[in-house]
Amino acid sequence: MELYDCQMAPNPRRARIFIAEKHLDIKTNEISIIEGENLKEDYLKINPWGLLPSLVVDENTVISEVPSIFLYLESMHPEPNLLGNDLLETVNIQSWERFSEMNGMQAVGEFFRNQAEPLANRGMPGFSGVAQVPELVGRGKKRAEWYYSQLNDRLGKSAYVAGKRYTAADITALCVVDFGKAVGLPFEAGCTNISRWYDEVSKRPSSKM
Ligand SMILES: N[C@@H](CCC(=O)N[C@@H](CS)C(=O)NCC(=O)O)C(=O)O
Repeated sequence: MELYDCQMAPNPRRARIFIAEKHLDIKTNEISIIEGENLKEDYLKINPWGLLPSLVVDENTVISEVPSIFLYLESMHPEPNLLGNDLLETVNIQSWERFSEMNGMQAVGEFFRNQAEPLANRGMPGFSGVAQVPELVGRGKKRAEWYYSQLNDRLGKSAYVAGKRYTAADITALCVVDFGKAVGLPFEAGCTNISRWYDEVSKRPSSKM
């Protein structure tokens, strides 16, 4: 099994943290998105969408969406459990995990990739020849602010994103929050519930990944 990874990118980090929480040792291959290695033929043979991460399971199977990588690894290595112990917990974790990807990761991504110089002419992940759209910078910022407000409300009622314990939903939210900080779109100081949760989950050894 091999993970195709990109150290500076937030979606591969979701997979790396999950792998670290499971105490797995998986060979990784670094692909530079900034250098455009993900758009070159060698990598497109592995993942024709040009996206990272990809988990190569065997010669016939490449898993290329993070939630599917989570599911595969959890099924192969059930402990520690990160995706739920019963149906209701599982669907709750899945909902919150997807919420952070669709509303947080995509919002910060929209803000970042439509203004970052190294991504000029790469306005969509996995493509070249797609123009940046400056209007999406402001829209991404508004979307991210809404996401942070929702996350802050949630963490005012719940110790962790999906309930009383650390799960995959915390992994994706942490990757969004750190991505936002890195690209100049951090949560506001008034989001004290996010701050309390962030300080705690950031102390986990896996968060260094
Ligand atoms: N929904 C995908 C998202 C993958 C994605 O967008 N990855 C970004 C890195 S964070 C990427 O590959 N970008 C390639 C590019 O910018 O060209 C997943 O869950 O894996």
